[in-house]
Parts: sequence; structure tokens; C-alpha cells
Amino acid sequence: MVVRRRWSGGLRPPGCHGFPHRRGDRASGLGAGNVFYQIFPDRFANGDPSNDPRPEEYEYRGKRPRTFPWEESPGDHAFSVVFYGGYLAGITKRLEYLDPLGVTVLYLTPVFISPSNHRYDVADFEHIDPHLGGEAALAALRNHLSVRGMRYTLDIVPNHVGSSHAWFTAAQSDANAEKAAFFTFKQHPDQYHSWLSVQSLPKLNYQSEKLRRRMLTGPDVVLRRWLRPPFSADGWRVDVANLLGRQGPILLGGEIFRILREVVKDTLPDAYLLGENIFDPTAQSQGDQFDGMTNYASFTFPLGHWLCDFRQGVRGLKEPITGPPWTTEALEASWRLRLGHPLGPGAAPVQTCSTATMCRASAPSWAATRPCSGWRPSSSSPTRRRRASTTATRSAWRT
Ligand SMILES: [Ca+2]
Repeated sequence: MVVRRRWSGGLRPPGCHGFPHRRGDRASGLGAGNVFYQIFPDRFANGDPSNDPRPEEYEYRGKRPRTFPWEESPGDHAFSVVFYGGYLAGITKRLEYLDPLGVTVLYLTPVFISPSNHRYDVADFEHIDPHLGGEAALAALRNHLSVRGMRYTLDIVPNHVGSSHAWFTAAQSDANAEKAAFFTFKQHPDQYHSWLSVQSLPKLNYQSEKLRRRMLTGPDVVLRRWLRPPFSADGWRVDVANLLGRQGPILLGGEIFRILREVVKDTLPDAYLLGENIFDPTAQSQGDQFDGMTNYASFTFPLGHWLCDFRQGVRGLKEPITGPPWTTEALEASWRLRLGHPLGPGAAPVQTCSTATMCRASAPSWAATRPCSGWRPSSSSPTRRRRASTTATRSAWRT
């Protein structure tokens, strides 16, 4: 029986913050013991201004892209089209920095063609964004990672596409087009299901068998393509895994993710599958869907409170934090309470801190998107003091 969960008005289902993980099978080789380093490609390293997004190239939601100098604040320029010009070759050049840190896996947020800096509104899954260097740059990064014995995962959004994706523009222009069935129009052409009612993110309709063939079961679907040479990604992080295949009373997520897992593992048996789930991911953590799940409520949000007075703004978690940043003691207590559950044999807990999602959800655009190499806390800043304190605390935990 399908049970449709509802929560509103501050009510949450029991166990919303729980994270029971009852896997009995072997964890993917990529999950256990590795150090992942998440990279938001536009903000990591810009060594080639010639491929920076320029205002004359396109308009997106009434705004023009603009690439800012590395140390300059974007001011009030529209967040999604603020660029700093980072590219994949910049990551390759800095492997000599990442490797000695102990990083073994790079997790790249989306790199496919998109008009925005975050690229979660994909316009074309088949190509790497030329602003990042295109397919050649990704293949080169792969080769350099292999030399160092490092691996990488890509980020895909099977829940929705960007409104500039060719499937959606075809569907909008003709209600009888083949691609119209890929979406759910309430009134064609302008009223349709979308991610959290964001009109630039039309939701894919997995009741369509044709869509399933294009996204999941066809021989050359993107889920397979980017795992194959010369790109040879080592896995996927799947965006908004708690919402895929979910439209009102229709709940196809479990069915779709079992198919997705079969496709991915058939292509690369040791591929790592990480799903994003803001709420309770128990059902997706049983071994037939994902190898690991994000755990925002128990790990990421407390860390955000401690680091920068992060304000929760994700729908369904409307609890604005109005006080000062958490103390280290509060962070430690929270993590001990929420992450200290015994996991049992074979369990593979994975804790992730997705800055991409934090920045998309609610963090101030400047604070969340400043270039990672351009900021250092001063020696007397509260942030550094808290970090120093926590380093000591972590050392105590190990003894
Ligand atoms: Ca560039």
C-alpha cells in the first residue's frame, strides 16, 4: 500500500531526524575510507578568461551572465548568473594541492551545459559546459586523476531539467509533441509541474515509458555514457532523490531508483551512488537503491549553524535560527546525539556537507558563493577560534 506522507505547520513524521542504516551487503568501494572533496566548478579556479560567460552570450530569466574578478563581490547581480569563471582545467592544475591533503575522490557539482552558475537547471545532459572546458577538459581531468590514483563522481538531476532544455522547449511549443509526455502540464503551455513550483525547473514525468528509455533504460543513456571512457566517472550523486517520481499521490521513486541502480551498476559495478534526501532516507538506504545518502538534518545543518549562523530555509524545515552561531559544545552534543547510533555489521555511514544545496536553499549569495581560494579567516576571527577549539575536541574523541 502506498502511503502518502504529509507534513506541514511544523509537524514532522516520527524519525524525521533519524538515520537508521540497515544495509547488510558490502558497501561500494568508493564509500568507505575515502576522503571526498566537493567542488563547485565555477568557483574553484579560473585560469582561462577566454571561456568566461559574457553578458552578450545569452539571457536567462531576464538576466545576463557576468563574470566577476576573483576577489570582487557580485553585489546585487542576479545570483544564478554570477560567475567567477572557474573551469575543469583549473581543477586539474590543482590536483598537486588536493592530493597531498589526503583527498581521494572529487565530487563535482553539475558540469553539464546550463545557463546558471550552479548548473542544476541542465540544458543538455549530453555535453559538458564549454565554459568549463567541454568534454576534452573532463577527459583530461580523468586522466590526471588516474595517474594519482584518485577518482571522481558527477552530479545528475533526473528529477527535472532546466526550462531551456530542448525536451521542454519542444513540449512547450507543441502539446502533441513526443516530448510533451516527458512533463506534466496542468494547462499547456505555461502551467506545469516543477521542482518546488520553480518554473525554470520543469519536473520530469516518469509515468512516460519514452522518458524512462531516454533517461534510464536506453543503451546510451547519460547515466551510462559518463561512466564510460574517456570520461570514466566513478559514480553519481543524484540530486533531490527524495522527490524524483513523486507527483501528488504518485510515488514512483523506489521503482525508478531500483532501475537507475541496475543501469549504473551494470555499466560500472563499483560505481558509487549517493542520493540527496533532505528528510528520512531509510527506505533508500537498504541496498537496493543508494550506497550512501546525504544527512543534512543531522550533520550539515548543525555544522552550518556552528560555522556561520546558517539559516534553514529549505521548505519543510522552516526553523529560522535567529541567535548567535552554535558553540562547539552544542555542535558536539548534536553530532553525538544524532550520529552516534550503532550501525551494525556491514553498515556504511556517509556524512556529507553539500555547500551547493546550502547555497541554493538559503545562505546569502555572497557568503555562500565567494571563490573558495579567495577567503581566509583572520587569526582572531570567531570562525577560526571555533575551528581551533573543535580540532582539539576531535583529538580528544580519538583518544
Ligand atoms: Ca574561465
